[in-house]
Amino acid sequence: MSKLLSMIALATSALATNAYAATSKYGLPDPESPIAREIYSLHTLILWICVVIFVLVFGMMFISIFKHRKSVGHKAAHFHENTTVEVIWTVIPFVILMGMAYPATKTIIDMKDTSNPDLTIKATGYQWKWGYDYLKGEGSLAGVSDGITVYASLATPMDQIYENAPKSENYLLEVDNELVVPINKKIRILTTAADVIHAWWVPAFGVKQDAIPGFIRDTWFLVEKPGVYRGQCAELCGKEHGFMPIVVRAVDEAEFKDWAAKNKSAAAPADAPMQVAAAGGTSAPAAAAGPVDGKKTYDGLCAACHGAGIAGAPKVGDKGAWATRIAQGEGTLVDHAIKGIRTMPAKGGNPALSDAEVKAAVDHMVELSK
Ligand code: HEC
Ligand SMILES: [Cu+2]
Repeated sequence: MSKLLSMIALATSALATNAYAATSKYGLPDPESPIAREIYSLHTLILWICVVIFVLVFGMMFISIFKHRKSVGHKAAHFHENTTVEVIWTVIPFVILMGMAYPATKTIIDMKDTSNPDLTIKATGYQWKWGYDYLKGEGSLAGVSDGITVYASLATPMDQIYENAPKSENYLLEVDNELVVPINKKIRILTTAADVIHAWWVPAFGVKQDAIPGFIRDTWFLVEKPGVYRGQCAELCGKEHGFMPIVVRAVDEAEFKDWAAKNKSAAAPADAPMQVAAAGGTSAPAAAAGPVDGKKTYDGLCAACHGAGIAGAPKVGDKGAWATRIAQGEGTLVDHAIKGIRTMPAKGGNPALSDAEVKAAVDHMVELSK
């Protein structure tokens, strides 16, 4: 028996250490941060403890049933309240549970230890995009990226979603502005939300944290390899829940500084359209994304219907179809595009667009259609 046990122990330890060395479609995603690795090892360890218990318990059961079957004339023993047996079946599970609780607690404490970060970023969930603020103060990488704000919206074109175009490699996992972070730095992410509960989830980092309106939660990661890591909102947050991916680009520190320098200077001119949009009473986050680009909004959203004239949408470029529309006046057109009219969905179906962005898209469409 002891020989059997040591054999099992040997086999499991060999498997446990090699488990994440190779990408397997049956395992968790490859861990790319120290925490993710710790979670992976914990998962593997607990799995093998369970396998060993399973094999021992069921093995014992089947052997007993087989050896003590009626046809070989076995007579059942009659005893109860056997103190030795009761002590054994209390002590063994207790020891096993302690053995599992210790590494599990250690991992949880490490996951929650967001102290002494090199860089702190606030991730805000919006219906349906992510906003990232590189915070000032302690843990801000010596101010390199102070005050930078990035909004990350889905970059997959509507044509692919409506199956009018072949799907790209990172279908629904691509954004216009990636979250850029330096490698080998402890990045603290503060999560919150502006409307409903979202969750910031990047499997390769072992990070999944709810983003709750009115609350701040925190989590952290450290990436060792430069690269692009993808995740998604992991809390059902409305009809475009599946359309708010998370893309993190990890770069070396020099490249991060370049990126930060560029984005800091780019932040200034973008203030102007933000003021205009805010005066129109729209949501600031959508407007703050940068100068209002009507063509971009049109290509990314409106073209899905208006490009081909789908389902009664006036086709852009078709002067006949647009003449009567344009005759209503710009104000009315914009108003209809914002509020929706008959089968035309409000803001083309994306309420996160600011009024200014919709107006710019309408202007672009009218320009092409008069
Ligand atoms: C899901 C398909 C769809 C999308 C996406 C869409 N539209 Fe439309 N749009 C329509 C349809 C259908 C109509 C015609 C509605 C009617 O008059 O019955 C329309 C009409 C309009 C009109 C004319 C309104 C009027 O008063 O005659 C404007 C302007 C317009 N859309 C702007 C936009 C803009 C800007 C976007 C992108 C932000 C957009 N649409 C996205 C389907 C769409
Ligand atoms: Cu969400």
